[in-house]
Amino acid sequence: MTSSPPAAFSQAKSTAAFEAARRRMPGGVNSPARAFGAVGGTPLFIERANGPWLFDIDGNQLIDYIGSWGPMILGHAHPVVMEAVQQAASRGTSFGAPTEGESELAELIVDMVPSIEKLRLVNSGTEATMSAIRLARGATGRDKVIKFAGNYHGHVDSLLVAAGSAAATLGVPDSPGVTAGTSQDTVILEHNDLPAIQSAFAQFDGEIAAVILEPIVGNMGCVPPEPGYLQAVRELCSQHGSILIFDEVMTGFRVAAGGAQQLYGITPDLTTLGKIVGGGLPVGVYGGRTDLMDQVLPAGKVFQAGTLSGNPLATAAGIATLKMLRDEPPYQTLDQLGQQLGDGLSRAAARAGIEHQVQRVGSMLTLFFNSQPVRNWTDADRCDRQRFADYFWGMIRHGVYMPCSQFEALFFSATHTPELIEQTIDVAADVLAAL
Ligand code: KE4
Repeated sequence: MTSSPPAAFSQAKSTAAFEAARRRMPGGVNSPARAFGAVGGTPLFIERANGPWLFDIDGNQLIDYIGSWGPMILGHAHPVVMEAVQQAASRGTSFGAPTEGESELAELIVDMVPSIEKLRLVNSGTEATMSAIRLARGATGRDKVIKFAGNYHGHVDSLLVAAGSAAATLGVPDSPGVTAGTSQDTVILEHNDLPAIQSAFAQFDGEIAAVILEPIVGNMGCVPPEPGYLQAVRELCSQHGSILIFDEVMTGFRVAAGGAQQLYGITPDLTTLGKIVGGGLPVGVYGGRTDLMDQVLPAGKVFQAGTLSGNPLATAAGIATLKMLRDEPPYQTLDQLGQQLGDGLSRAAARAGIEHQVQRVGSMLTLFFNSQPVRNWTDADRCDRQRFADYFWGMIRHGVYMPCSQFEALFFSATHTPELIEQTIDVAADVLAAL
């Protein structure tokens, strides 16, 4: 069955809105991922969303596979979340003083992610990773941090680094404004490469404060860990007295109630969270062992602060979301839908004679335009970016909103149905056949 011909797909209003936005905001957006830079054209300006649906200002209705880049696992405008936020707002929006909602959210997180004994709420994933790195350096008295190419941890200066010369594994600035002094303590390695991390620990023995990684990478597209890799990294950190930080901003509460660390049975020393934990409002979290977290001001000496940290509206949305995920976990259904989608996209690409890989964990998935499996950034960098862009625009014109970059994972929600997944597959079959 092929997809129905698209209703007239118009972008007249989004085009005008984008022009206006670019007059006042760099690139017309407040985060570059939204600017469609990787696929070209004009981004859609969204008017509202509900369940699996996005509605843009031109009246286009689209099946949403971004989910706000991860947070909307229960679907947009979930009535329980909306009610919780409206109730909180009726009592005021921010007090700059402690509230019981912060403790309620903290208890839920500790209950769902056992490696987290204590935590600090912040306002974004970036703040969470920045703070976790500072804590690891403060706790160990060491300077160097190991990160991996293709892993993204937010716009933290010390983590906005690219691989330096092949010999040195020390990072070099990957953005103007990041100084050599900042990036010189960042060691950047190939992901899923155990010998590389073993030699880095040998080369910088006693100097590594922390290793930070996405346990399932979403930021080069979906790249699961090689068998045994996470356990080996865990053992290396333990042997060398380095802090293992799992950046679960994307995977936390996404791939399991307890995130990737539950799925793979690994206990990190610190975990960072974001996205789902705020139910679509700004919440980031860093947390882990009590002996580490008690070194954070005012319990300890590692400084970190935030005016809106633990904001009552954001904690209300997070509490409502996590309670639903804890009490009625959607993960089995999400995995079945993911299998249906992944198989269908692969069949459609194969029928169209297109070299591809589908890589998935639960409800995060990527269709790579690549003849080989993607294990690391070197592999990912070989993807056919133009073919992805053509696929993206074909899908969006047929009412399916995929992530606007080959190097992002798609996400879907508990409100997506087998019928919507089938509709998506039908559209993909037509679009891929026409490439
Ligand atoms: P935020 O500062 O954007 O809340 O979180 C940064 C971050 C940290 N760690 C991981 C694993 C992440 O995926 C992110 C942010 N993810 C991107 C999309 N892959 C957010 C989209 C955007 O930047 O607009």
